[in-house]
Amino acid sequence: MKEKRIKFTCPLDCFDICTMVALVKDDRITKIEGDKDHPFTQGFICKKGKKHLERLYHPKRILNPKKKVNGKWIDISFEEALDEIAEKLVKIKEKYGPSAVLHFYDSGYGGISKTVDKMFFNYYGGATVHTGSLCWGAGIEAQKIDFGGNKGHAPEDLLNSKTIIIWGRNPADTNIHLMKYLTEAKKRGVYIYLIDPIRTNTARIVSKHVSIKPSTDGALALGMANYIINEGLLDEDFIKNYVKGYDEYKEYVQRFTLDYVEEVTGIHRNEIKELAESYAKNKPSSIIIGYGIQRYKNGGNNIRAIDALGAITGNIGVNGGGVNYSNKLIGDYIQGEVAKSDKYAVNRRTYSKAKLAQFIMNADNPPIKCLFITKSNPLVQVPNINATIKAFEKVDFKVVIDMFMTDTAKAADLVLPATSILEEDDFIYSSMFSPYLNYSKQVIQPINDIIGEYEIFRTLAKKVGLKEYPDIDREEFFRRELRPIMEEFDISYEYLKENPFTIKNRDIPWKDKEFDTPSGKYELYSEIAKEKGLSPIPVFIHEKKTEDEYNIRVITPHHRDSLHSQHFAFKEGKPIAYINERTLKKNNLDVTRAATIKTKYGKLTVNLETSENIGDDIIMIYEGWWHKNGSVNLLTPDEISDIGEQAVYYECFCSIKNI
Ligand SMILES: Nc1nc2c(c(=O)[nH]1)N[C@H]1C(S)=C(S)[C@@H](COP(=O)(O)OP(=O)(O)OC[C@H]3O[C@@H](n4cnc5c(=O)[nH]c(N)nc54)[C@H](O)[C@@H]3O)O[C@H]1N2
Ligand SMILES: Nc1nc2c(c(=O)[nH]1)N[C@H]1C(S)=C(S)[C@@H](COP(=O)(O)OP(=O)(O)OC[C@H]3O[C@@H](n4cnc5c(=O)[nH]c(N)nc54)[C@H](O)[C@@H]3O)O[C@H]1N2
Ligand code: SF4
Ligand SMILES: [Mo]
Repeated sequence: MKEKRIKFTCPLDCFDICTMVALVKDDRITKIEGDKDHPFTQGFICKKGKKHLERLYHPKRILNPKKKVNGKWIDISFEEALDEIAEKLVKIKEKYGPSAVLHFYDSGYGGISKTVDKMFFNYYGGATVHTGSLCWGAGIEAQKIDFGGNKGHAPEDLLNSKTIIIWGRNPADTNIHLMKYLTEAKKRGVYIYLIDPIRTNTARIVSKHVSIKPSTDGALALGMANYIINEGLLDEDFIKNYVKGYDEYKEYVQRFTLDYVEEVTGIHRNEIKELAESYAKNKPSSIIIGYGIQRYKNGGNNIRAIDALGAITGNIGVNGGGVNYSNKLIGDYIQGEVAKSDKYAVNRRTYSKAKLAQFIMNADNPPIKCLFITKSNPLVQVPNINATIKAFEKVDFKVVIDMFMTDTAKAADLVLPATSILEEDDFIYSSMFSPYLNYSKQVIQPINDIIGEYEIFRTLAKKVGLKEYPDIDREEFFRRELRPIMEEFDISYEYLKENPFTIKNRDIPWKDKEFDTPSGKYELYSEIAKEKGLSPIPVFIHEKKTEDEYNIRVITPHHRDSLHSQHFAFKEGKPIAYINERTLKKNNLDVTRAATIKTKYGKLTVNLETSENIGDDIIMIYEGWWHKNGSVNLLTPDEISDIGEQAVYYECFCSIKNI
């Protein structure tokens, strides 16, 4: 049979959402390559994208519903599995109410067909679901306070900047399609700074890497502001017309003298001055904020302090400007059946996502009787794994949907298989960076005729007796979800299936200087923040470490070749902890021997490797390692940030000893 080429889209929780081509012969996929025709990703994909093929045919993939009986897994039919789940859900709802079910989900798959999990639990009456985030929560809420919303510039607009600051993001590994714009900008003479306590792969392409002590970015931003104000490098017109609260802010930033900021951040005063001057003078300037920077207790205020630089220098609402964090461009238009179902969730209860274990342990009235887990691997990815394991043990009935026997799936009572993106069609969009909505074609029939989440939840809704749940086929569901886009931009469903969609000629964010805040201005001073018990102006709260046995900071960022835990699945060996020579010597460590890392929350055995890319008094271990190797989240605190209930993974201090 002739080889076919079918286009699909990567559904991983990534900034980029590449489209790809699957080569199919005799109903078997032989190869995956990038789709050169996509206007944005242009055929360039990463290793993780290629690995969809390996994961599809992997011998360890789950291809049957599984039930744990006396500690052993047995295969059961979908009918049996869904009957059992439905029976439990009905009983639990009758006896305890719907919020005795905790639905835990994340973004392990980014297609709209699998957002029906949320819709199901809404029609169920409202389960217990999270507020806050493991990912980007502090930044999202901080920008809502400042600007009133989350908008990013089109990537190509970076070419209009004269200065770019990449602030705590590592696009060389996590956001590869940003790199071509940065490389091109640099070629055209744009000066690019990178601010990061680690000299990451991104450092290779920038003009200057500025190494900062972790969690001190707020001090740097306020120090830059103080310098900008004192040197008269402000945009006074912008401040006068479009900014609320400048006087209060100005008064506060006075204390961020070069002496103080140098001391706190570890950055030489000349570099602080240089950063401030370049940003304020060599305009337009743009900032690209990453998510590593807000995984701290003071994460939200640090983002607010950075946003403020844009406002006082007038680098907002102009070509080549902006403080870019995320992009809700397409997401804001996907408001169909799932959004509509919200009103049925009358008994919804919420908990703070990073405090999952604490919530389960203390939940009362009703207690948690069922954990239903979709598109995520919480037993590896949430903070404080030891506590989470205990909390899971407390729950009688746990259901997981996944493609593999993750550590989370292993702890369940029932596991349902998940389809691969290659087995079903879908629409994929990202709200982090890529401005496109891509249709993904079905490439092959699901292996072993497994059923995707769309049909799983539709069937479950019938079995549980959720009469209002829309009993429509997936195509009709897609049409309804996408209706707001179709109407707003006057395009057909067929067009969306055939073409990557983006909002053409879109405006520069906040071009009209009308902000979605209560005052309509950019808010350096926010009543909303004040009402929530937060400081109304961005402040720097120095999370000073008290001297105890835990003196080394553990930073656990994202690995180039794995999407969180997914591609660590079959990796052998202990996690590697990177540390510089100075910190190694200071702690009397021998790099040739394994070491135990200890925090207030747990222990982890690692192999050490020296790297001068790592800042002082820091060890870096990539997140994602499974329990068989040793999960980094055994070490991390289940606490939250000042703004946005963000997990504070990097607020993590340890001691290290060789074993
Ligand atoms: N390959 C790959 N790509 C991914 C992912 C993945 O797992 N693998 N995950 C995706 C997801 S879900 C997300 S949220 C994004 C995250 O994307 P990024 O924001 O790029 O990645 P992070 O690893 O969270 O952190 C970015 C950088 O923040 C730095 N950092 C840590 N603390 C501080 C600090 O105090 N100040 C400053 N200035 N910098 C600091 C870290 O050293 C790191 O280099 O990536 C997405 N893309
Ligand atoms: N220490 C530390 N921990 C972190 C972070 C950090 O920086 N440091 N980063 C945090 C961040 S930014 C994030 S976003 C979270 C991510 O946390 P998770 O989203 O839990 O991470 P993944 O490992 O990607 O798990 C996704 C799971 O979904 C499964 N999956 C794939 N496709 C499907 C499907 O179609 N259906 C279903 N049901 N399942 C599917 C995958 O096999 C995988 O097991 O982790 C957080 N954890
Ligand atoms: S993981 Fe990201 S960069 Fe890699 S193929 Fe998927 S969307 Fe593209
Ligand atoms: Mo994330």
